[in-house]
Amino acid sequence: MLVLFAVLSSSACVDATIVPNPESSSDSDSDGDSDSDSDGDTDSDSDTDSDTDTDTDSDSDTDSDTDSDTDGVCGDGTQDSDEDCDDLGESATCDTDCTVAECGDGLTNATALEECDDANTDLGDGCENCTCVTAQSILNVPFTSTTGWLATGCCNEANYRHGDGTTLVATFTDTLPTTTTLSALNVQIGIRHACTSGTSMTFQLNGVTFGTWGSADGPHCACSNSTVATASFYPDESGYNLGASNTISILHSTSTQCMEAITTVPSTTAGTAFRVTADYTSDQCI
Ligand SMILES: [Ca+2]
Ligand SMILES: [Ca+2]
Ligand SMILES: [Ca+2]
Ligand SMILES: [Ca+2]
Repeated sequence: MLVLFAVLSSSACVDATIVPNPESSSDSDSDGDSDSDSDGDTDSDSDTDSDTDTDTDSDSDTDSDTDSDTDGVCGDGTQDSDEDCDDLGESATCDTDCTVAECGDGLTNATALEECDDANTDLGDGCENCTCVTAQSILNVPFTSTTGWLATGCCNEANYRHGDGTTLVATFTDTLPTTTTLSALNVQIGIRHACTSGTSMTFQLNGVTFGTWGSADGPHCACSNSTVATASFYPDESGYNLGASNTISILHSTSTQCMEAITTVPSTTAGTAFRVTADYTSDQCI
């Protein structure tokens, strides 16, 4: 191959004669192939592979990955046609799956200050607006057995009375998933009056005592008393049966004449015996 170079000097401008490349009359470069680019292969693009696209891999699409479809790779830093964004991983505006970072999309993006993302807008489930909160399950539990207790009588409350027995039982079924992580249990009991010095009630959850309430704790002992005290206790949550049956029992310390009156939990439906509140944590916030 003969190439005649133009030679430039400070003193002269010499005409050069261009000799066509003998390999092909259509190849104007010097790489020896038959096309017009300079990459040395036989196709017409500018890269060094044998396909006709302009990237350097061997497939036939125009993206930079090695598969043959036109989708891009999420996480390569380039927003491909099927991606909302691609910031080389999580950013404040882009998720690791190359979708826009949004609260409610089910993907927790800590960089976007999401503590959790449970893919819903529900409140009270432990994850609200992508922030971890304590969730609460509240059960208002009616009496299911008044054996041993007088449901009417003094003050028309559920009363213990001498000769009627010693135990009031309420059973209820919890509805939380068995996998729930409880952080606390609270049992509230409305008590209108407690009488007889030295007597007391003992409260049990599934047979385990979690508190007592004595005459010294209660409001004034009189049927005319309108005050309802709320006895509030925190049983050990490890003894609680998630998604299953639980029993609250009230036992009286004595079988003397006077009554201890159990009434509704304040602000709840009449007839409710206990309010059981279970605090729990969203799985995403453990
Ligand atoms: Ca990409
Ligand atoms: Ca997203
Ligand atoms: Ca999200
Ligand atoms: Ca929620």
